Order: sequence, then structure tokens, then C-alpha cells
Amino acid sequence: MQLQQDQIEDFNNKLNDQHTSDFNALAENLSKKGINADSIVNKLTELQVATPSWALGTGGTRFGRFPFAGEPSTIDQKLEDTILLKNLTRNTSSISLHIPWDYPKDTLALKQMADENGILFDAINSNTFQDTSDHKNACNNKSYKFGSLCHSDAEVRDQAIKHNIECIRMGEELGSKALTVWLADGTTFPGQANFRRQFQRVVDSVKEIYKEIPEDWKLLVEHKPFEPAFYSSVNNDWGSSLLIANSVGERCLTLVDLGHHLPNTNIEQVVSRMLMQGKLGGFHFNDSKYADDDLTVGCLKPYQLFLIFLELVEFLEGDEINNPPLAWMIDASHNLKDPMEDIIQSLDAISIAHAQALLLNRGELETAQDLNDPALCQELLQDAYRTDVRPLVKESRKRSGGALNPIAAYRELGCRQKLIEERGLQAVVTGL
Ligand SMILES: [Mn+2]
Repeated sequence: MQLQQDQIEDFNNKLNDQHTSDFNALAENLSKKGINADSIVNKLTELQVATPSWALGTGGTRFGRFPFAGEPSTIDQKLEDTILLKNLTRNTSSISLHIPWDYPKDTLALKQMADENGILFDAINSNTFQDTSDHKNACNNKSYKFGSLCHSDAEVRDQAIKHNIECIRMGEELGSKALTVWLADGTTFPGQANFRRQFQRVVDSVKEIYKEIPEDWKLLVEHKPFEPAFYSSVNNDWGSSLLIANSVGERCLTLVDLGHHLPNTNIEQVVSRMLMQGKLGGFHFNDSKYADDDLTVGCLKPYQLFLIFLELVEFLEGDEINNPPLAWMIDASHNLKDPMEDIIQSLDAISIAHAQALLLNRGELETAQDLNDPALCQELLQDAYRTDVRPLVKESRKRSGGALNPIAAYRELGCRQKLIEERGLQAVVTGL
């Protein structure tokens, strides 16, 4: 389904008086602190976050899958949903594909449809963590049961390398500029494999893939401490990820997924370290309580998200950090909520944390840090965090043609109902 711009305008008209009054009041308060609200609004508009194709439908749980009606069952329908999200929020204008879940039948036609709607293709994701029934990621007809790029069998490694190269070629046709490699490689039991040999094989394999990366591309490596390698993952933490990136080459960078850390890891410090090394490639935003729960961004730890954004804003605003531009992506899974509403909430949480981080007076903080005044440092952080920045986020959406309240608009305009009418109650998304 396609939303017309006048549908969004009509929706906004009903909320506009209240919004204008909220925005003007906040802008006036901020100007007393020397902060220009318009400048923050522009920065919020500039930050575009990719929609992951696999999050447009319901994800599976360990015990089953409870599909949401009207899910996109083709790549064209996933693109349609991304266009809908773009029109409502104006904070997402690209889609991140996952191969072979999103194997396009006709890449040129898909690219044309995306071009016509102003949608770009973000990082393309390979998959060597499962044996698919169509064997589209398994040219040598080998199983990934005991790993892929780390495997003791050279033919399995060769197959995984070729799959990644195929993803690069597909991504080139679509205009993508990055390949993301997440490996489930590792061991489930102690002694099952040699840590050093497994790691070396992965580094050597990633080097082979890197040779095929076009000049204007990046190769992103994503770490994760476990699952399904419950005893040891080859790329288990930021340190291993950085080792791989440094061994492979300049355009091989690390990708931080907020759920891929052991509990209580100081993720904002990891972000700072990676930026300092010029090795942060991008993000997978989500939230979690226990592990890689892939919950809605900001639903549990909004203060952590704010602290991460302080590091990101230091990079975006400053000139001391020499790191390439970042790939901003959501990586979430939805079991209960309408996936579209969940992604809208995630985009909203990202914009809010970004706006809060932009409010921090960095000069005052630096002075307080130099004076060893932790109480004042906390006051400054929390003054920014506790400011209700929602009028700034709404203003950014309004100026760029989005809905002042995207979830309310999605519901009021009957979007899910229309998707069900078009696709049926039983439509099930491709993927896990
Ligand atoms: Mn991820």
C-alpha cells in the first residue's frame, strides 16, 4: 500500500496547534541556554537509519512462530513496507537485505522500484549460519553445522567465501556499499576445536572476501559472544572484531550490535574505543534485558542509548576523531507487536537519544571533567537527558513531510488492515 502525502498532511493538521505551541516553548527555553532548536532539528532529519528486511515480519522464538497478519512475503513487499515507514517517519530511507532470505529474482527491477521511491540499499548481509532448503548459500553442497569461515574443511570455507562474494555482486547491482558478516562460527563444547586455528582460518577467509570488496565499499564484521556457539565464538567480542578488522585491511571495520555483548558491558566505552581507532563501521540498534533479545530500541535502557549517542555525537560534531561515516541500522525481532509499529518506535527512540545527546553542553562538561567535579558532570548529562525533546523530533518529521505521530497515523489510516486486504491473513515473511 502507498500513503498519499495529503493523508499525512490531513493527519498532521489535527495535531499541529498543540505541536507548534510545544515546539515554540522548547525552542525558546533552549535559546536561553544558547542552543538553536532549528540546528538540532536539521541534524535529526539528516540521520537516516536503515530498515532491516528481516524485521518487517514476525521473528521466531525458540518454541515457535506466531505470524502477524499481512506480513510481506516477497522482497517487493518488504520494499513497500520500507517505503511506508519512510513516508511516515522520514527517518529511514534504506533497506538492509539478508541473503538468501531476500534473494531477489530480478535485481534490476528491484533497484528500479527502490529508485523510484527514494530508497537505497544499505549493507547487504550474508548468511553462513544455516543450511537453507534451497541451498542458495551452499554452492559446494556442504553443511555449516560445524562452522563456515572457520571450518576445518577447505571446501566449506570456499563455499562460505563464494557465498559472501555472491552477496557483494548482488549488492553492487543494487547500489549497496557494504557487506556485513556475522558468523555463528565457534564451538559448543570445550576442546571441540583449536581457538587459534579457528581464528586464523576466519581471518584468512575474510581476507579472501575483502579482495572482492569494491573500492567504495566497506566490509563490516559483527561480533557476538555466543549462539549457537555456546562455549566459544570465533568473533566473540570487540577485541576479536578489531583484531580481524586490523588484520584484513583499511576498509574492514567493526559493527556493534547493542545486543551482542555480555551483560553489563560498557557499550558506550566500546564505541569510544572503536571510534578512536577509526574502526567503527556501523550499528545494529536494539535493546535487551538478558542477551540478544532484539527488543525495541530504547524500551529497556534508554539512558544507555543516550550515553552511546554522546559518543556518537562527539564523533559527528567534533573534528578530533578520524573514523569513516557510519552505517546506521536497526536489528530487531518482533514476536508480539506489529513489526511496523515496533520499527517506528525504534526509529523514534534513536531520534530522541540523538536529540538529547545534541543538547549536552560539551564545553561545560569538559571543564567539569578537568576540575574533577563528577557531581557537576552528572548534572550536565542528566539536564540533557531529562529534557523532553519530543517536540524537536516531531518538528523534524513535520518539516521533512512525515507524520507528527507516526504510530497514531499508521493506526488511524488503517495501514495494517490495508496490508491484510492486499496480502491476506496468512502471509508469512521470508527469513527465520
Ligand atoms: Mn545484528
